[in-house]
Amino acid sequence: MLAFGQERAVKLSCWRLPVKANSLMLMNSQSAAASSLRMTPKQLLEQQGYAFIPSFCPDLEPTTAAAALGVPEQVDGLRLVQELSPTMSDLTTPNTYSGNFGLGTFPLHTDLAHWVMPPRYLMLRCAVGDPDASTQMLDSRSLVAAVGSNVLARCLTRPRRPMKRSFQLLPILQKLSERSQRLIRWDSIYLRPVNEYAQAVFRSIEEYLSCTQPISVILLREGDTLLLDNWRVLHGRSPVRYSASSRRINRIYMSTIK
Ligand SMILES: O=C(O)CCC(=O)C(=O)O
Ligand SMILES: [Fe+2]
Repeated sequence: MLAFGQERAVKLSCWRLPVKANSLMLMNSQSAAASSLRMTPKQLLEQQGYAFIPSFCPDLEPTTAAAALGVPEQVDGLRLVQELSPTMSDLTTPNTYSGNFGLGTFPLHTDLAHWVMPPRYLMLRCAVGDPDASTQMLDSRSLVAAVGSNVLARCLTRPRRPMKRSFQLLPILQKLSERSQRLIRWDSIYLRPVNEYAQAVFRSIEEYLSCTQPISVILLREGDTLLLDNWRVLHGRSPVRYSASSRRINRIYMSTIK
């Protein structure tokens, strides 16, 4: 971890785009080359739910990079830095995405959707890229507009397996008390509908997702970093074409983005 005060030195020494005053600025990934618009990762997350930072300080360890961008969060039972690599389903455990989908498409989901309070942000950071594998993203705001916020808030789910020996009821769209904040949870395997109403809403969600084009980002170069608002944006992964793919992505959950 960086000592307090060192973070700014890291930002200034390795940030490739112009840095204004004290803040971390980057191009809006959607309009990168054409626009002179520069926004901080936090502003981009507020605007579009994600921020893509190409080749962000590739020499930094994942935890140091995460600490320069926000506050990494140690989540119960998981390593702080998780290494994601394409794995065939029969070579891993069934409680992971690779265990369920192997080298195939990872359907759109939010991470740890079956937890009462899923982590707020996640950072995906490329260690070894694969040009044929992309990360998909979909802003849930379009889903909420299409299906309806009340419909999603009334749709109750439960984890596929009991958590701490009990099944908690978890709404797809959860209103949180502070400042009209809300979170969306979605996972087609770890969440189960609790009744017929919820089954019908699951079908509507799946239908919407199947006919909506997600945004696609390839984490290709070392240090390519994607920050996602896990309470707002669904993500997934394209199929991995080659079983010999050496793709390595580091994932860190974060509680705050600067
Ligand atoms: O590999 C990626 O790009 C995303 C992987 C993912 O969503 C996951 O492992 O939960
Ligand atoms: Fe994920």
